[in-house]
Parts: sequence; structure tokens; C-alpha cells
Amino acid sequence: MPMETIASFEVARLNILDENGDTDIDLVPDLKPDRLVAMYRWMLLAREADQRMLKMQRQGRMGTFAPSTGQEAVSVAAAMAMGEKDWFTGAFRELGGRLVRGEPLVNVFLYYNGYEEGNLRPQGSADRLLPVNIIVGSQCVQAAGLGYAAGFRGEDAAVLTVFGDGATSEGDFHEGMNLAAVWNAPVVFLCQNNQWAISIRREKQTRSQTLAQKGIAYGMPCVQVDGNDALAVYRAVDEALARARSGDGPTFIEAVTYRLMMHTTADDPTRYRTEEEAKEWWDREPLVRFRRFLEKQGLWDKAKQDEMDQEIKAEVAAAVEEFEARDSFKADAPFDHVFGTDHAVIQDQRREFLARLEEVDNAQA
Ligand SMILES: Cc1ncc(C[n+]2csc(CCOP(=O)(O)OP(=O)(O)O)c2C)c(N)n1
Ligand SMILES: [Mg+2]
Repeated sequence: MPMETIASFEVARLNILDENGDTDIDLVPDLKPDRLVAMYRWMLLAREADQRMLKMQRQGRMGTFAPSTGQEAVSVAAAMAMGEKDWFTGAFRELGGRLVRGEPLVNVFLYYNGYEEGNLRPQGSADRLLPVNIIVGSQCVQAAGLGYAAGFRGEDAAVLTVFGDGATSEGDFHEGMNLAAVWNAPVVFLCQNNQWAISIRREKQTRSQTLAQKGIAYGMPCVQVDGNDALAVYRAVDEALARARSGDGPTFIEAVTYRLMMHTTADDPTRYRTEEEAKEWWDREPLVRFRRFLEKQGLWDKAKQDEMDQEIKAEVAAAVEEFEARDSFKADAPFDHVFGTDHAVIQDQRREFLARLEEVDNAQA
């Protein structure tokens, strides 16, 4: 018997907006001018907030955090494609998407300064936005479960989960993908391939030619998109969410982008990558090309940009002011929330934690 091909697969790549702001007009998603401007504004706000947080961290006014500069297009465009009833569960590099989903900026600042309140959602808003997942890949199993539950309840809702390239090496990623596929759950798996998992470059993470093709192994449609192209991300996520809601199951999307800053503020990337590499990606970053696109559409000019810059600076400054006015820090607040009710074992742990804190304080005094 001769060998025969029993299956063959293809991986497509979607790119709509190039670095000069030119587009493949047939593929531009049908978004009204005010939505396009809103998309740009969310990306600008995320950039400004990120850079402000970085300065504050260097001044000792902000805790350790993971900057998202350069990756704004992925989560902003994806979140804008979501419906009100959809769920969002991501990692720690989705600042823009979290803001789109209704997270107040002040909450972000509080969270990175150890305030448990940073995870509280204002009543009636953002209640389908899960807290930041620090455990790499864990959101993939949450997403499969949320998707299954939505189907079980007959809700017209889908789930978007965002994670990094490094997460694709975790068991949780594979379990979540497999479960979502066999359950035909309404989940969109969106991988932010930013080329690095701390100091491990993409090529050392996996030998797969693309990350997108990992969807094929689980029997779901997959596509690679230019992750610095907000229009391509929007289109791919919008289509995948529509498919999910109409009962056609999950999709895997690889968004190719780049982590322009350090992994977290505790990391020094000059120890493992060259300035030239980062420079190449600065030339492809998502905000400048989107601005050029808006200008070419006749929707934008310098005066509008100056006005928006001022507005955003004021918005970030107001959030900083609100955050720095807080003086209610309670180091043992997490113990209040483990079960939500009193528990003897948790109380023992709380006492032990507070005693240890006092020891450290006394040693430093
Ligand atoms: C299960 C688990 N293992 C290890 C870590 C430590 N850690 C934090 S971020 C990270 C790399 C994540 O890389 P990637 O998924 O590509 O996301 P990125 O940081 O690039 O956005 C690691 C190993 C963790 N938080 N959770
Ligand atoms: Mg990464």
C-alpha cells in the first residue's frame, strides 16, 4: 500500500493596515468613523497610562508591573469587537483591553500597589471582566469553563481569552483548548505572540513554525494576524466571536506583536536582547500607523491630536491623584476574600502573616 496524504492544513495570515497607514480596502472592517477614533483613543490612553506607570515605578510610587507598550492594538481591538455579555479573561499585558471593558484606570494603579480593591468592579459595569491572571496560561481553562457554562445556560455570550506566546507551553493552554473544542464552547483564544517570555525568545519556546497552527491540532479554525494592525485584530476577533455565538465553536488567533519594554519593571532586557531588535519593532508599532490611517481617511489632524493628548494626560493625572489620595491600605486584605466568610485556618494564617510583617518592620526600623 502506498503512503497517501490523509489530511493537509493551511495557516492564513491577515494584515489590513500597513506601517504607512495604507489599507487593503476590501478587508477594512465596517466601523463608523467615531468607532475608529475611539479605537485610537483607547490605544493612546493605554500608552500614556503605561508610560506614566513606568515613571512612577522608577520614582517608588508604583509597584512592579508588566508594561504593555507596543501591544495596545491586540487587546484594544479585540475588546472593542466584544459584546456586552461576553467574558474577558486575560493575563497582565492587556491594559488597553481592560480599560475598554470598563476597568477604571485608578483600579489598575491600586491593583499594582497591592490594594485588593483594585480587583473590585464598579457596580453594574465590567462585571464580565475577570481579574488579571498572573499564573501563566490559567485563563485558558477558565475560558473553556466560562464558555461551557454560557452554552449550558443558553446565553448568547462568548468568551475572549488573551495570553502570551509562553503560555502555549503550559498544560493549562492545551487543556483549555482541547476542552473548548470537544465541548464546542464559544471561546476565542487570542495569543499575543510578543516574541519573548521574559528572557526566552519565541524560537526557544516552541519549534512550531507558527503558533496559530496549534489550533489545528485541537480541531479548531486558526489564523495568524499582524498584531500591530488594530484593523486585522478587530476583523479576526469579530469573525471568531460571531462564529462562537452562532454555535460553531472555538477559534485560535495568533497576533504577532512585540514587547517593546521590559518583561516587568523588575527585568532588564539589555541582558538578553539587542537594541537593534527592539528598534526594528518600534518602526512597526501600532499607534503611529493607526494615526496615519486616520489622517489618510480625513478623520485626523494635528489639532485633533494635540487636543486628545491634553485630554488623555489630564485623565491619567486625575487617576493618579485619586489613587495617591488613598490611605486605606490593609496588608492582610487578601485574607478577607479567600472564602468570603470567616475561617479558622485562614485566621491562623492571617495572624502568622501579620506577625511576620511586624518582624520585618522592626528589623528595618
Ligand atoms: C505557571 C507559571 N509559571 C511561571 C510563571 C512566571 N512567569 C511570569 S510571566 C512569564 C512569561 C510569560 O510569557 P508569555 O506567556 O509569552 O507572556 P508575556 O509576559 O510575554 O506577555 C513567566 C514564566 C508564572 N507566573 N506562572
Ligand atoms: Mg510573550
